[in-house]
Amino acid sequence: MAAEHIPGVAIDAFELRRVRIPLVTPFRTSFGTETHRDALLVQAIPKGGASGWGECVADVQPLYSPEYVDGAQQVIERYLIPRVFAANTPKASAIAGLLARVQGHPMAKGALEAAVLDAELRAANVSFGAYLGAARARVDCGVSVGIQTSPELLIDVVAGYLESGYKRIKLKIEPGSDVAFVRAIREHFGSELLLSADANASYSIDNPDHINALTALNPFKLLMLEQPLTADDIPAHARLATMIESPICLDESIVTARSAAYAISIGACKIVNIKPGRVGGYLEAVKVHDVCAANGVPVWCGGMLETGIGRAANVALGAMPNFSLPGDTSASSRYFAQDMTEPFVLEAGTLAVPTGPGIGVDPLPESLREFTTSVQLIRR
Ligand code: SMG
Ligand code: MG
Repeated sequence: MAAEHIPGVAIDAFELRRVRIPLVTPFRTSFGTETHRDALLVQAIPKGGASGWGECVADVQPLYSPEYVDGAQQVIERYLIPRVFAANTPKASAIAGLLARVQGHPMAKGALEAAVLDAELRAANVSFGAYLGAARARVDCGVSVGIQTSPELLIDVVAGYLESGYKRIKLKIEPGSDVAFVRAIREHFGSELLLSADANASYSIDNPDHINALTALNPFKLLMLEQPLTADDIPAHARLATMIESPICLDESIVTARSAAYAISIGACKIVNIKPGRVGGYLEAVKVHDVCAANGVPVWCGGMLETGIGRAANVALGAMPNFSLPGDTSASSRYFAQDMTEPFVLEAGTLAVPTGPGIGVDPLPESLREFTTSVQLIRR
C-alpha cells in the first residue's frame, strides 16, 4: 500500500506519556546495566477516530547514542510538534521533511512520525504490515543475551532461551568478556546454533589486545559480529573486515539509508541491523531495507527493549522481504512480566505480525495505570 494512497489525518493534540516498566531480568551491555524500561509513548490524537501510537526508543542515559529520553521529550515538545502543527494536516510521509531542519534526534522524530502514521493507518483501516508490504505472517525471532558474570551462567541463560524456541542467540560482549563466553556457548550448543555477538562499539582498531580478541573469535563461526568499533568510524570497520573472519553487521553506524549505502560500498558490513528509531522512523527504515536489498545485503530488525507498542510496528517491519535473518524482536515475556499491550507470544520461534488497523495493538488500561509516571498533553 503506497503512502500516497493513505489520506492524512488532522491531529488535534499529542500526548507525551512516560512509562516505567520493570524488566524480568537486568540487561547488561558494554555500556551499562538496565533494570527498567523507561519509555516515552507518543499518542497522536485526531479530531475524531482512533489515536495513533509511537514509542520513542531513547534510553534514560545517552550511552547507546547521543539521545536520551528526557531530551527526546523536550525536543519533541519544543521543536518537533510545533513544526507538525504549523503544517496543518501533514501526512506521515511528509513529517521527516518538515523536521529535517532540526539536526539529529532521530529517535524523537521517529516516534512522532510513527504516531501520526499509526493514526493515518487506523483511519484508513490498513495494517502496518500491509502498508509496509509484509511478505510473511510471522517473523523469526532471536534473543539478545546480556553479559553474564561467568560462561557457566551464560550457558544456563542461553539454554533457557533455546528451550523457549528462539532461533538465534546474540551474545553481548565487551573487551574482557568475549572469547571465553563465545567459546563456551559454541562448544556447549554445537556448530548448528545461529550465534552472533554484539560489542556495542566497545573495541578499538588501534588496540592490539582488542584486535587479538576479535581475531580469536574466528574459530567460532559467528553468524555476525555486530558493531565492534565506534559508530562514527565506518572506514575502520572496512579495515577490520580484512583482518577477521566474522562477518561484520553494523548497528550504531547506520543512521540513514545513505550511511547504509556508503558502508556497503566500502565493504564495512555484510549485514545491517535496522532499528527504526536509530534512522529517524519507519519510512527511513524502509529505505535502508531497500538499499540493502538492492545490494544483496541481508537485514534484520534490532530491538531497544520496546514495549508492545514499539514491538508491534517492529514485527510488521521485520516481515518485509529482505529481513531474512531472525531479529531481536523477542517475546514480551523476555522483557516484562506485564507488557503495555497484550503480550507478544513466541510460537515455534516466531511472533505473529499484527493484522488489525495500524500497529494492531493498544495499550492496556491496567498497564497505563500501573506504569505511567507522567503525562503531558500538547494541543494544537
Ligand atoms: O530489544 O531485545 C532487545 C534488545 C536488543 O541488544 C539489543 N539492543 O545494540 O542491539 C543493540 C542493543 C541496544 C539496546 S541496549 C539497551
Ligand atoms: Mg546492537
